[in-house]
Amino acid sequence: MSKMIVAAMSAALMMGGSAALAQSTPSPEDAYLYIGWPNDGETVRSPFRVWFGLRGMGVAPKDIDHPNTGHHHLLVDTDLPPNDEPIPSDRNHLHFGAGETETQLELPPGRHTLQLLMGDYKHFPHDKPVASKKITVYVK
Ligand SMILES: [Cu+2]
Repeated sequence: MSKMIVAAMSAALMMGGSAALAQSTPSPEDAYLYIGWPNDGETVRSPFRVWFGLRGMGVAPKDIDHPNTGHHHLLVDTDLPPNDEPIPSDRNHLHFGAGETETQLELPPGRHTLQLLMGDYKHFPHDKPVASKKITVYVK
């Protein structure tokens, strides 16, 4: 009996601890993120435009802490980053901190993957993360 209570308490402490550490912003349950264009499997000529589609949640510039908002991140040729640290900022992780909802992308010829990920005002993924399907494009 007392063993069970101790286990429950330490589990609660661990959960509380990790939540405080991650400082994650909750995402709306019905948030839906998608790449409006290009389509999955599309062949494009570089540079090309990428449209960011978002439903059930709003776009706000970085540093603006407003409920149910975030800004877009475009992941190029990479997987989703860890959820408990800021989204990296490099050529594979593009931030749209001004609240942009589309971009012009220049990529070398060949096969590339694109995926959108929302980040909160501090560039952390939400809890739970709002990410699009990863698509493949072929650049001529
Ligand atoms: Cu960001």
